[in-house]
Amino acid sequence: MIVERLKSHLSSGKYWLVLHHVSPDSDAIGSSFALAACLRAAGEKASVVMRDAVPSRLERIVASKDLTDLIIAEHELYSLLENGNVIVVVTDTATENRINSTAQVWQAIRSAQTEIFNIDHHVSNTLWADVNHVVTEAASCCQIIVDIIGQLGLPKSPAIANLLYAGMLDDTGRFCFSSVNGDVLRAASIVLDNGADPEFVAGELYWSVPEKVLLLRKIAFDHLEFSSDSGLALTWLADEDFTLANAQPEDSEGVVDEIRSLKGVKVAVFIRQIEDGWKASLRTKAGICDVNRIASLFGGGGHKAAAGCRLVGSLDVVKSDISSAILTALHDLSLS
Ligand SMILES: [Mn+2]
Repeated sequence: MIVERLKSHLSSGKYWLVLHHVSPDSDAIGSSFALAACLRAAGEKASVVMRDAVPSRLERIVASKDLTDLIIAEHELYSLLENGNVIVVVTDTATENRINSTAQVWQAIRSAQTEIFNIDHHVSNTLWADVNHVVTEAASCCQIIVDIIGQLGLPKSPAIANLLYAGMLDDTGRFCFSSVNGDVLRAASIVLDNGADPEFVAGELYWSVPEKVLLLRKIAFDHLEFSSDSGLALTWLADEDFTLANAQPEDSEGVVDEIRSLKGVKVAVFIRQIEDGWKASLRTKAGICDVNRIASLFGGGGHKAAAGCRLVGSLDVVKSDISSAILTALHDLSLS
């Protein structure tokens, strides 16, 4: 159904605008840039709407001119929208308020009477668009994009293949999560056949850690609270820790996975300070519990094994709120 809908707009002279979620990760960047790049390679007019900068670990994966040329400036966007004739595709974005546009731009898109596509894999997706293609069995949005561009017969370059490989690799924890199955590796094999360079991508994503990132992890390890009885591991980073490490919020990505790797951990939580409170990232291992359900108690969401939510209050209150929700969930599991 999605493929037919997308196909109906090809060669129509319309302009494709591709968006993703705020604080974009490899899957958001990979899926949106790959789709736009394939469309352009097929002779379509297509751009990626960026708000946040490309995360530094992805910079070299998005470095080729073909890809950076896809980024559209806001003033160009408005003139396009005024003319109508725009198709909007949003990738990897569960809810409308997570889209990476300013409220003003999104308002302009909404009133442009264009067809809006939502291509995602989050179980928490609210089906907020005109055409919703939400494949919760897919381990990454990039995996869905591989399928779509294959069905549309769009041309792929090694640079596009690297983007898709990066999203698949990161969203599956380097092909380690329970979400990995034959479909995941079949999609990966397609992009490898298209020229993805696994050593280059891994080198960029995992073997180029800046010193400030390790310094943040050191602080996070200092803050670690772990109970082997409950299996709950919690750590946090406040604004002053980021200042101390001379680091940005995105530099703390991966902290929660480090914490989870500890033997005996059932649920790992990483809390970091944000503008108006705190953001908690939750992880579990080997299907021990459903952290999406825990995050949803606080208005957040994500996946069964990886989810997040925002919290307000002092650090102590936030720590105790999230800890008790997790301990209750773990306790309920031990009874069932
Ligand atoms: Mn994703």
